[in-house]
Amino acid sequence: MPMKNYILRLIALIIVLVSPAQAKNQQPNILFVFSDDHAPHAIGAYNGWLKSVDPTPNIDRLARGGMLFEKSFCSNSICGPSRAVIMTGKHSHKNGFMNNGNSFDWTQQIFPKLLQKAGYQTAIYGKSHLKGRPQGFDDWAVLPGQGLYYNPDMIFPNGRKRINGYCTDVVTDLAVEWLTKKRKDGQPFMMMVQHKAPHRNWMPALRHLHLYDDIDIPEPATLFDQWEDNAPPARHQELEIDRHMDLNYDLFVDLTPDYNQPASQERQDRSAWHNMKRMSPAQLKKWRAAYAPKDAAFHKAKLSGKALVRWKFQRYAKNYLRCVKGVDESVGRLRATLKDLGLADNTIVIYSSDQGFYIGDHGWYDKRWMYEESLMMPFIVNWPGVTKPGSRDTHLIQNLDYAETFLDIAGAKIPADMQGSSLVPLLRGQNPKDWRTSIYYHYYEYPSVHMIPRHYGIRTERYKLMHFYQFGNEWELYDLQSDPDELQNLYGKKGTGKLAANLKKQLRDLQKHYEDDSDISEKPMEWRDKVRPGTAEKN
Ligand code: SGN
Ligand code: CA
Repeated sequence: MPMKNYILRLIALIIVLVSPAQAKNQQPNILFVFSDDHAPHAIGAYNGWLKSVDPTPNIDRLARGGMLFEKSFCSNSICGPSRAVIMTGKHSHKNGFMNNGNSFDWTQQIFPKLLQKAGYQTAIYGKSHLKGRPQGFDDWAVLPGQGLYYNPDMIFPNGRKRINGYCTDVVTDLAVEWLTKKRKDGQPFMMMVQHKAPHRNWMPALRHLHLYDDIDIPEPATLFDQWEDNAPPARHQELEIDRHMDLNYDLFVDLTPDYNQPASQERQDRSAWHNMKRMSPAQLKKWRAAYAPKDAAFHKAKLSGKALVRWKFQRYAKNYLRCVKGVDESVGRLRATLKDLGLADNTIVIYSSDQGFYIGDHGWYDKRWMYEESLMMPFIVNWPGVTKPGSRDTHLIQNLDYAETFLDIAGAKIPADMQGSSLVPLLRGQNPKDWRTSIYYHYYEYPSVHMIPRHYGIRTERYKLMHFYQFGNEWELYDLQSDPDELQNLYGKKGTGKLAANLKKQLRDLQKHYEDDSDISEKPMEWRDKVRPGTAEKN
């Protein structure tokens, strides 16, 4: 063969080998299943105190087949902000979405747009909480705001529509329909399936209303924490099961005549009816039939004090875990669909949630704090042929790393202004020498529902230092090794000065590194509420 022909053939071969079609075949699909407020300790595979309840057989199976991240954290423990960090790979102060009240700037650089450029077909279904029309997705349907558990409205590219059914199932149906009918063969995909559950007000599917009826959910060790050693914010919060969880609004206890009341026209209706009125008569009938005998027993018992807290905890934890069950079934159904479609071997399945949650831990519900239960996020990755089955990674990771990871998986370039690191080396079982030794956190939503003041902090492998800066100069310091429940605040205690100074220096370095120049001047503010009666104000 003449030399010229040989070279031409060689060039043609190279073109075929590196053509987009060829490259695309090597790009795995990504199925990102993401729920709202699902704490890692409500996942069996995380081995927390709820493990004996066996809350998540499908998610546990996912973990057994892949890698579970034991030290996975958010950077701002609240819904919209956590999602904005995931979209952008940037801390809240950089992506502009610091509070749920903000609006997300969809025109900015986000990973789904970059994946589209890298050849991916993209879709998102469920709770976005970022407001506005999603950008970077070839197809989408999102819940308006928080969305509703029963017969929710959803916003589609061509308008808003009510869909009958239970929210977790409705969202899963849309995802399955996309995988089956709208996905293009021969093109890699990235789909985000984002459940509302198990967010407040915890409304299970009808088929789960009797789940856990015959057991007592174990109580957390800190259910009756009095926050004696904490700085003042822990005593001024508004997220206690005891004082702030409402029997009717949160727990659906029939407190007739309130039970059937129509929604108030003037303000948000704070009764259970606010959420129940969305049900069809048939759904409502089943719902009432399930709760009526339980409510009758409750009224008869006339509980008070600790016994009442214990009862509320049971009702709350059961409803929360029933909602979790719906999400777990969704994971099972999505994986079965992948298998049926022959996609299981080339699809990475990830399970995560926007932050952790208090399930009675420290006597609380909700999130927001930098304490472990709400700082942690579940993160489980099943990458066929790459993640070692049943492996558990212990590097410090954050939601800040997801965008970079997705881009790396796709073989796309990670923009220099993203602030996290790709987790791909960890997924391959490597131990990068220069991996971060601490994480940075900053929460901003105050004053707001639940009244958790702004704070920022650092968590290393062993220690956590937090600064509440709106009420003077309040710090907390914990040794997570000797005090995993964070009950002994070491800040200001004898012999801890050097440790605190060292952590403060590291914290300032992180703020410089991430360029957090938010206003953190200490402004003395007045507390809205009195401290809990009977709790001494120490500081
Ligand atoms: C609602 C909830 C709060 C919750 C916030 C933020 N109240 O306001 O309990 O903390 O959302 O949650 S509710 O009565 O409307 O349910 S987040 O997950 O969206 O950040
Ligand atoms: Ca949330």
